[in-house]
Amino acid sequence: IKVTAASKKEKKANPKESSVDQATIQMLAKAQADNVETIFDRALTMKPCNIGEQGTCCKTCSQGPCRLPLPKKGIEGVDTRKGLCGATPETIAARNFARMVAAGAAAHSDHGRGVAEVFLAAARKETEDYGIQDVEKLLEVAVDFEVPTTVMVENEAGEKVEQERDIYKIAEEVGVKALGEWGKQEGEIYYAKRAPEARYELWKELDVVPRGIDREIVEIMHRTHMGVDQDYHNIVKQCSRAALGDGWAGSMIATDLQDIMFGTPYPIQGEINLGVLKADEVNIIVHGHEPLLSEMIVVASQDPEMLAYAKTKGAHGITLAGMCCTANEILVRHGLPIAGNYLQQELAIVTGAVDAMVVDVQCIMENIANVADCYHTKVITTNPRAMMESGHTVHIEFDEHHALEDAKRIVKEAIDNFPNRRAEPLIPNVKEKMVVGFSQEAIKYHLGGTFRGSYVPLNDNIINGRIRGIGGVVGCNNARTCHDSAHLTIVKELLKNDVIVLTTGCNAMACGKAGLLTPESAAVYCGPGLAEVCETVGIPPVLHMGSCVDNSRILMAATQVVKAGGLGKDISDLPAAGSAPEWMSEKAISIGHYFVASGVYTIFGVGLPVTGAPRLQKHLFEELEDIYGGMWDLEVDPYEHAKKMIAHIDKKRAALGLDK
Ligand code: XCC
Repeated sequence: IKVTAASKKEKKANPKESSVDQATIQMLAKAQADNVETIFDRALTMKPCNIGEQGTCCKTCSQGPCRLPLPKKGIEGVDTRKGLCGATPETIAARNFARMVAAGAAAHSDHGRGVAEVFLAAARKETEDYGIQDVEKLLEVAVDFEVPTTVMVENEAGEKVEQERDIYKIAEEVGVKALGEWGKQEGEIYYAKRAPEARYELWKELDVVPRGIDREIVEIMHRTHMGVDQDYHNIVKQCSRAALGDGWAGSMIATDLQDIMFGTPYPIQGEINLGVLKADEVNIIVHGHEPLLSEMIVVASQDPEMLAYAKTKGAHGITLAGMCCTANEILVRHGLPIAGNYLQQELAIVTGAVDAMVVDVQCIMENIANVADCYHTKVITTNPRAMMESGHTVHIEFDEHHALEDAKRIVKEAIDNFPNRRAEPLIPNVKEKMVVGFSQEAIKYHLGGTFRGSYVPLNDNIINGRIRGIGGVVGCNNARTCHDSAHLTIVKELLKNDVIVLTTGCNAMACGKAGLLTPESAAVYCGPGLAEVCETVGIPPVLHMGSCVDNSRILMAATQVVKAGGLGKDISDLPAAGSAPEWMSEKAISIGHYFVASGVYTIFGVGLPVTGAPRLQKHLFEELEDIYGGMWDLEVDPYEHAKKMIAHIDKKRAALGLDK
């Protein structure tokens, strides 16, 4: 094994203190034994910047950076801190926060744009590799985009009769309108009206209905340029427009069109953790976010020709596993295994068993190229937006017009690399089974009892108190906290208190690894009410709804609960709370803000870069509740974090007159 030279000053992480996940602990120890540096070590060696953490470092012009940390003694009297131009800590922190929303919304939405483009190509039959799988969903989405699904024609008797339209024609019109949502300059995004009526009316009254996805993001960038928007209330308002454009358009369109092309998820079994890799097979990890490519790699890796080719290289088969949200995408639709969540990406390579790590966009650590250099793994970049500098990575550009061909090239590259393994792989014998794939359609079906296709029985169980409320726990891992620990503590506390959990992203994977995504876990972790519901229906107490763009499914599930009746008129009336215990990406801030603007109490762990601007923090944490019915909060201690969520749920139950 070729090693990286570790300098004396570098600190080494203690594996047992770095993660609660056994596979991670084992592989971190192996990395250190192999003298391979990982993010866990770097997090110890390099401390974060105190001013950046508070959100009060301004670098929007070249007269700075102006740094405005909170004074050690706290603020006595009037806060006189200001930058060279006079910007207050509030303006600075609000601008930084807004730019995080813009970047996060851009990432999700650019993913959505790519999906819409491929969808349109599929509708126009410009590509043979993609088609329409879920016609029912297409017809539902067509209604939202005001695309007619039937047409009046004259029959032989000369009477006008209604006839169904060709689904590819419908799909083409849906595709054109969906793609139009990015460049729209005026009016409203189509999906705004999907929200409960009261919420839509509130958005209109507040003038925050997004006009077009790109426009709202660009406007954040303009307003946060030097010398433009200097009122943090007004900056936060623009955050709402852009974030809602992410949640209710960019992300939601991505989810819907992916479902139409690749199938809407329904419960399916899967496996998770590094133990899914196989020593005697070609191991390919697809890592990133967009299912456009990974769907094709799924097909290519099962191709008899490819399997035969793998045999010629001495491999017994091909194992395709996912990492990060790409993993969630192929898991919920095909039951394919997940190798791990965000903080496990370097460690997967450390097993020495990964023949190719195929990456697209988002959450891909630059250091995987360095780690790959220490073993034999080929890192293959596929997206022109996301290249790597290292001379050791291969770029195979993915084009939807010859998608399967590209995917086969990638799989072949991995097979060719199988004989190059430098040492016997060491794969931790750690993996868990799970049941995943709870789209809002699947929840309706499974919790619908005798009312299949309805949310009424779920609402009844919330009203009668068997289920105390709903917790949406989502988001990343963060190397500044013990891997997976806060995720699991918070989820378990919620379950103990009869709060059903909806999950996506890296939280979903943490839950999967800990065995919380099985129906059997209900008896172990849940309070009596929730356990009874889960056991009767046969579902896990934590419902895996997909990837991060699929947080849009949580918005729709909340909307369905409102529409089913008995729990108020708006999302903000629901006994529900959102959480991202170990967030790290800008996308998490955009997600957090669209939940807040949709009426959800949303609490983050780790830290929020607004603490250096007390008036902004008050605005986000308190004043927004009066405006949107939802607000931000921050709590690092996982027990307190869960307690705050439950307190909010109880407050909403009391307001609804439940538990009297
Ligand atoms: Fe990335 Fe989506 Fe965060 Fe995980 S949860 S670290 S964003 S993979 Ni989305």
